[in-house]
Amino acid sequence: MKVLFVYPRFDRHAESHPELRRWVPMNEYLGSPSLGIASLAAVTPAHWEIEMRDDRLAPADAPTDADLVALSFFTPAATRALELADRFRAMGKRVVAGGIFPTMMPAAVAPHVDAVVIGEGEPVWHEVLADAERAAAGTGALRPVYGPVFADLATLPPPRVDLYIDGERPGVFEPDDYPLQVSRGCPLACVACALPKTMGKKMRAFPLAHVKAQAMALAARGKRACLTEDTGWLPGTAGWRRMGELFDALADGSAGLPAGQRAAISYVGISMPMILASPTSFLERAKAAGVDMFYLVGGFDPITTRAFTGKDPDALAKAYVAVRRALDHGIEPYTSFLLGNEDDDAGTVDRMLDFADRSGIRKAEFAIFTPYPGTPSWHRLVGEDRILTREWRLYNDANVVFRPARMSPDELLAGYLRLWREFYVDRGHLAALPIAERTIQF
Ligand code: B12
Ligand code: SF4
Repeated sequence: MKVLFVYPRFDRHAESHPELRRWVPMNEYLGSPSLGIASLAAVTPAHWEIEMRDDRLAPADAPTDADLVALSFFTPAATRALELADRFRAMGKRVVAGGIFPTMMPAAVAPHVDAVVIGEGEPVWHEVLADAERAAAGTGALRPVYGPVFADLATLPPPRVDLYIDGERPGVFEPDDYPLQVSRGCPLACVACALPKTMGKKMRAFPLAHVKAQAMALAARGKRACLTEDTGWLPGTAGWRRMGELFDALADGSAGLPAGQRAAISYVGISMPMILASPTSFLERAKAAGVDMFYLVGGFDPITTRAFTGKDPDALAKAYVAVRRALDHGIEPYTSFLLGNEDDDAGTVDRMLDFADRSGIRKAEFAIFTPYPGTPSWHRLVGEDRILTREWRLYNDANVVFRPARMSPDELLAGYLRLWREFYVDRGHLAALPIAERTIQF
């Protein structure tokens, strides 16, 4: 038996807006796929042969001898995923879908596939494969829906990230870092976040030895780890303590590795309130573990949602201090500015650019607020009849898919494009970046 895992393509910022390439001429960061496929491959029984196709590198719908096609996708990739599902079914293949979008919108996916997996894949994957075997033998069938079941993280083998690194990528930029998961679930409920619903509200941690082993395996291939934890590991919580333990475990992560190799974390996601609440010693431990960049997520927290509205000088002052603290610890704050929150108006763009200039941010990305299906903001905007399109490929943070509160959709889009252009071209931040760092994800 053979399973073909497919990672469907999605539009990055410059694919939605080619003019960005003209203004911001640098490498286009092609991040690793999510760990979803690697996690399922790790629990696939040995008698199943595995093939993986990354549709971002080459169209994935070439004919296949696989018995089962397994699609893994989040919202930006959903349009292409459903198109691929239709093509594979037209070839007579059985198709199963999983990931964030199928979890949130199973009814939209179901007509295109034989089975939808809701939530985490590992606990039901054996059942899916066994049903696929029975279906192939004519003695059974796939069920339309599997899950949701939360996995016991202590029982999971390390994800097969090797599938992503050793895949054939002729002429394609291969990232320097690959995702590493420390925990699943988040107790918070940020308006635009999918995670508490897809992975649960309780934070569950992987055993430290498991996480460290993965970082070491990446290091043996010359790669660093970037953590999948977004911003849920708040100071003082169990997740935060686990993060500190991981930093310490990696502070001398060279044991047993070839000379010059070191297990290290390249960046972690963090928010401004988290930086402010972290003691100095914690930031030092992060730096010692190799963290030289924070992916500073904005737009979800009480500081960045208020700092650029022009109405909250206190929030703005805190934002300056947060960036300063990162810089003081030698950690580059790669700042993600989210435009289109409810209180943002036409002046927000100038306020963001001014802040970026004065605070010393040299590396930034700009995103348009996007109400991802199933998140609290999605439910609110659907209720207020403010969703403008359900064309899922436009849900990639580079398009306006809802009616903003204090701007027109055109003003919001123009503001987003102006942020990229003025930050990188007119203000010369690109020139200020060392060559090796000129890989902005856009
Ligand atoms: C690595 C990462 C990326 C990578 C890879 C993309 C991807 N597909 O995830 C890159 C860097 C490319 C990326 C980009 C973006 N990302 Co991103 N990213 C992540 C991150 C940090 C980790 C993903 C991961 O590895 N998770 C761990 C794995 C194990 O989880 P999983 O993929 O959900 O898989 C499990 C289940 O879903 C299921 N499953 C998955 N696939 C399948 C398939 C089958 C067949 C089955 C049975 C089960 C199954 O089983 C798996 C194991 O239990 C997540 C946050 C997170 N913690 O998940 C955000 C996240 C996925 N990203 C998100 C977003 C919004 C984006 C962007 C659009 C915007 C942005 N600013 O980040 C951009 C794209 C921008 C652009 N236009 O270029 C959102 C998704 C929102 C949504 N509802 O879809 C997330 C959830 C962040 C958040 N908190 O909102 N991202
Ligand atoms: S954005 Fe971060 S803190 Fe907020 S709900 Fe999502 S994972 Fe939790």
